[in-house]
Amino acid sequence: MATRIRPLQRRPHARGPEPRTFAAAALAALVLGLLPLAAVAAPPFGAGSQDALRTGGPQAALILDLWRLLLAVCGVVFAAVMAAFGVALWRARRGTRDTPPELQGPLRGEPRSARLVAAATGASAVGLCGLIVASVLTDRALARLPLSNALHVELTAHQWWWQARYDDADPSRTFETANELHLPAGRPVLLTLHADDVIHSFWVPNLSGKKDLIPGRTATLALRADVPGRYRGQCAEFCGLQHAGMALEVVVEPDAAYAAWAERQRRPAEPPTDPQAQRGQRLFLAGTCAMCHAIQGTDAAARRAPDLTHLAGRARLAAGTVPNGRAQLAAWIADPAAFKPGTNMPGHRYAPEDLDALVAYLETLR
Ligand code: HEC
Ligand SMILES: [Cu+2]
Repeated sequence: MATRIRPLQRRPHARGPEPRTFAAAALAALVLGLLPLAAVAAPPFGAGSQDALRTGGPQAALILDLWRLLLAVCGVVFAAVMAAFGVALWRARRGTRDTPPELQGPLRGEPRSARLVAAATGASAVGLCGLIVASVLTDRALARLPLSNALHVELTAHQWWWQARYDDADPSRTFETANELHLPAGRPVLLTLHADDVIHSFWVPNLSGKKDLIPGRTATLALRADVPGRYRGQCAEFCGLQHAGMALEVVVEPDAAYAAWAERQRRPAEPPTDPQAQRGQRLFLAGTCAMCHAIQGTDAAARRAPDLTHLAGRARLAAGTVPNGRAQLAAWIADPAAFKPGTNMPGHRYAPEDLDALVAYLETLR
């Protein structure tokens, strides 16, 4: 005789959260919800600042407004989803060890839930459309920056440094520099962007959005920097081994300071007067250095590497990777790859007194 199958015993399901599940979910929601605060705890404004939340001009401010709107809308959506999740957990039926498995699905449809899901879908679609409109409007506002009296700079990206040519209506007043961009506060700047080898991307978060530099193409980017200070730009498109070591220092200064800097850049390097520096100059011109670098006012006119005419005036060497100074210059010349593995500058073996002379010469290039 077959054993009688014991009928499933139906027990009322207890209501209320399974405490551990609920605690874990609440913790996850809290951590996710607090993540944006990490962005608010940004480093102090000042030297080396690279921070899209501390804007130094109108273009970055427009982008920050859009970012805030996105954060607010997404924050509300996130909170709503987490709240719905919490309610669902709270109201879920709870089983005990001997609650039989539920073998049947819900017996009837749940019209209330269906209506809720439809309403939430509709609200999401409306919210997304709103964000699209906001981003199109921001884009148009970015394009409306007045450009009368704009400073024109041609920026060329190389693996892994930046070449900047300051244009002027009078060709004798154009000049070139590298890795450090000086901009007059309050005056619009039109950047023409080129790439020499691979795709790079220009990004100075405090001042503007990103723009790719693509070999064989010319792109432009307009910005205005209103707040004087030092900002850090960073190549924002992976471009090889030293991508992270491709920073761009941007110095925004009042008009007079900028004009004085530009005037200095236009002048060729002054011939060294100190005998040691003179010997250093001879070493520079006779050695391999002059095959890659230019120093205006000397025979060195190669364009494969940063222009060194006013090297000593720059705060950092090698696209932001090394502070500029005597010891660092010597170490860089001897073994650049120790600072930037993969760099396109070869190391040079000099006798100590020759290296000293070379560095003494480079230090005169103010
Ligand atoms: C084969 C070409 C080549 C030769 C030869 C060469 N360099 Fe360079 N140099 C470069 C390149 C490329 C860079 C940029 C490296 C980087 O930042 O990744 C550079 C960077 C530098 C910098 C830093 C410039 C800046 O704006 O921060 C200095 C200083 C420098 N070189 C000095 C020298 C001296 C001095 C010599 C001769 C002893 C020399 N270089 C020889 C290619 C060369
Ligand atoms: Cu890069």
